[in-house]
Amino acid sequence: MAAIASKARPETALDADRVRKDFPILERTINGRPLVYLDSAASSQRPLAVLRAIEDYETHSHANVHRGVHALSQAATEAFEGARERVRRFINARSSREIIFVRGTTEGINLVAQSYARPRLKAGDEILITALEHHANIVPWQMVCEQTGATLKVAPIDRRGELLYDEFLKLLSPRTRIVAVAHVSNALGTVLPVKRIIDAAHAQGAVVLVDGAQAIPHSSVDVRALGCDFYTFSSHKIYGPTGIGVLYGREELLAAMPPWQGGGDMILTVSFEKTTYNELPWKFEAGTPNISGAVGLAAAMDYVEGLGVEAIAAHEQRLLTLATAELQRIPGIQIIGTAPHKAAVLSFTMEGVHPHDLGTILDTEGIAVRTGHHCAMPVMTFFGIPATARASFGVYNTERDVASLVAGLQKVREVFG
Ligand code: C6P
Repeated sequence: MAAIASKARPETALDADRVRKDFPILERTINGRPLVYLDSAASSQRPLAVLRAIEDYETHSHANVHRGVHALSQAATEAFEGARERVRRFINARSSREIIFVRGTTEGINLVAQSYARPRLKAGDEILITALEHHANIVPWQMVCEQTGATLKVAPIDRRGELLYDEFLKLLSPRTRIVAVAHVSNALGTVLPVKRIIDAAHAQGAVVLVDGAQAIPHSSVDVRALGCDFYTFSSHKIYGPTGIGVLYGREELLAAMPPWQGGGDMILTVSFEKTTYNELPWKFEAGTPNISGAVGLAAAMDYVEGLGVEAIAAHEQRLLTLATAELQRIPGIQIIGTAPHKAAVLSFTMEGVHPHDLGTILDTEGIAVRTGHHCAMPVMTFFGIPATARASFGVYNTERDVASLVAGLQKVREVFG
């Protein structure tokens, strides 16, 4: 993935057959067939290392964090704050004060929209997004526009699903206060040139939020090398548990932002007259956090780094190239999203077959793909289609999975004549 900063790492090929043994769920049969899981972009499966880390924490170390002098509370606090440090290292943030635990990408974007944008924006200001965003990176900005009078601008894409960068530049101006872009499109797989976007936005004085939900499992993300102001992602797409994610924000921006939600843990002192807020990062973490989720996410990051981020990316690129070539040979298949730089996502339609029917037939063969608008309705509108079927790849997928998908699609073709 060209646009993504890469950490130097010796390239060792990923042995997907060995990796599969780490994922017990892959031994399941579905409808009497071995499971072929091609829906990691929606949610990836968790390896034993993650399941065991969560079980170990819950079995031996659980208590509430930051609250008790007793041994278990201290153990839980250490595990939770240790996870934060793990995340900091994974994305190369300067300080763990810049790592806010949230429920996921959606909450990360809403936090920035409500706590950074809403207090600052006014009529005449602009927020610039792209035409390939997930709803999570559209709706929070529409809400801020309604609240502040600011205007939402949308940079167009072309028929390959690539951002029209020159059009993006034309829309960028001193009125642009926030640029919010996906690092990788979930519906098309396009990898966006985020470094160039960030540099251009900064030159106009805008701050940049990167939605990294689909980039973090496939690439080495270095927030300092990128120079982004905010970067957010979900744990459940990088082999970690659901219900937890990360918002990275540059410390000086986070420090100047008001809290997002009020409650326990985000305060220093409370009286009925006045409340003073906690320091970063806890100022943004009201209430008891998802402690075991953070532990699981940290274990997932250990797991991914153990396999090697570059090796993962190379493996998935091989599968993507193979699957793209194979699907192109099947009559009536049209691939939606043909940008030269793509991550492990393959969206397609089959002439005369609704994607939901296609997905249902594949399911009878034990093959899990996602069908629908993928929470990116404007992308579907742009391509003039209601939905696509989407196969997405992870560390555990193999050439055999691609062959199963091809065989399944041939069966769909036969059923529909
Ligand atoms: N995309 C998919 O099947 P949450 O739900 O908060 O973990 O992530 C939201 C989100 C934001 N941005 C992008 C680019 C995403 O892909 C997603 C989640 C899933 O494509 C579920 S809709």
